Amino acid sequence: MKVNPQEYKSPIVPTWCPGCGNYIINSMLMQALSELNYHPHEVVLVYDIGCNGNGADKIRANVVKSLHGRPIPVALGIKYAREDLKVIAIGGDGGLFWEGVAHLIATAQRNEPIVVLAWDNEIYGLTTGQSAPTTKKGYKTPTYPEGTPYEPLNPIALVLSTNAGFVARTYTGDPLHLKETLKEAISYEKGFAFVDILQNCATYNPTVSYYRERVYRVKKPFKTKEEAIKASLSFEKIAIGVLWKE
Ligand SMILES: Cc1ncc(C[n+]2csc(CCOP(=O)(O)OP(=O)(O)O)c2C)c(N)n1
Ligand code: SF4
Repeated sequence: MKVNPQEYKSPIVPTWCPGCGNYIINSMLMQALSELNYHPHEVVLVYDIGCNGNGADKIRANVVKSLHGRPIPVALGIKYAREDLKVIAIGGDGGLFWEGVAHLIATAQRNEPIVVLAWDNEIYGLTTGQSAPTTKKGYKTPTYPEGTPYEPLNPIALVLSTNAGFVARTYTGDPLHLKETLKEAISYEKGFAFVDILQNCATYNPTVSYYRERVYRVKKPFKTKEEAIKASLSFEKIAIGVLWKE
């Protein structure tokens, strides 16, 4: 029998800002899991600290709110103990790409069998808008009032340079694309599945129209790593979809 998405519904009302992309990610995650016929008791979601981490009680499943930068090692420990469960680590761009970046690289390099979802709003959201690793050069924040001085980290190129089996990008401006991309990542059974979700931060970094003007859909994964890395490097035309699948 089909799993009803209502099984994932939490009684806790979200307190994200109006227009925050987290509403879309949270809702699409519930739909993706139910459409893949996972019941909540078969899923473990391990969150970072941050606005993303405040999603931990907005979904009814097995959840852990870990430490800042540490959802990946916690998720991996759970996966080693319970191979039968679908284990998903969730973090912001600050937590995953700065504080916890060593865990991301080491786990991806070993192609460990967990899913990692980056809720990438290109800003430190919860702590009120400081520059993060993916903040665009020149963007003014409380940490760099004159403009962020360096080029942003490219998470897709970073993970593509490891042995990760599955690498994808999507964005909160296209909820159906987001849901289908999550479904592909969660269904991947051959190792590490990474999704960079370009997420609107309505308060500190609104990006919906920026991405709407630039994204294009990749219909199937690139055949070679070289092609995938080359496509990932362009920020004028931004490829979304499954970019690499081993
Ligand atoms: C080790 C540690 N360093 C710093 C903090 C403070 N802190 C809490 S949330 C946060 C920002 C999180 O930003 P990001 O990971 O991008 O997530 P977002 O809030 O944007 O979802 C920081 C720096 C902390 N809780 N623990
Ligand atoms: S600060 Fe940004 S990421 Fe955090 S809840 Fe508000 S809109 Fe969302």
